[in-house]
Amino acid sequence: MKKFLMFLCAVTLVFGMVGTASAMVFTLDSYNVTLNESDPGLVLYWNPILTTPASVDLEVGESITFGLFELGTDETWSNADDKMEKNISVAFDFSSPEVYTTGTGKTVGDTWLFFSWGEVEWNNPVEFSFGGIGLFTIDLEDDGFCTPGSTTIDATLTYVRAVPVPSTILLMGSGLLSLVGYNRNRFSKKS
Ligand SMILES: [Ca+2]
Ligand SMILES: [Ca+2]
Repeated sequence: MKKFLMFLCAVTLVFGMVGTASAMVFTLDSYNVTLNESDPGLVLYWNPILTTPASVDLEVGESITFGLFELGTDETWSNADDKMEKNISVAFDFSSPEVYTTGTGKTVGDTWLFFSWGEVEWNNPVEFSFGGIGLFTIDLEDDGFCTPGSTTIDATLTYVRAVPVPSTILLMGSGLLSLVGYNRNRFSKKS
């Protein structure tokens, strides 16, 4: 019975360590938005909201949503030229994990009766691969804003898949070895 308890403790320890290893710090060093700054097209501006560097600690499967930047226009009406789609992109430079990826989308102006506005639509999700099989994503918020006016673009970072840590593999290995040892002892006592 004592041995069985020890075995349970060993299993708990091993799985506990695996759980701890799945948590990770994400550090965004900087980001930069490229958008339509001149006519023709809806002329836009942006201002950072998230100050960098910014760090967050996440487990696999966890997400965090935060205001990333302000997007707006000083144009007072969406004319014919503003109804032409323009490219927008956000370049993300992470130092943890070390990865650089650009998210892309479209901006456009539109009108209905006496209303005029601008819209942004992203090609989500932006995928960040690291360490072979590691993966996290950033979903940028599709949004609209008045002309003139601005809005906050939210970003949701999701930790999708972890990279196995060598020490974790080692611990799992030693855990399996102790299981083998436990079984051996048990059988040797029986015989
Ligand atoms: Ca324009
Ligand atoms: Ca205009």
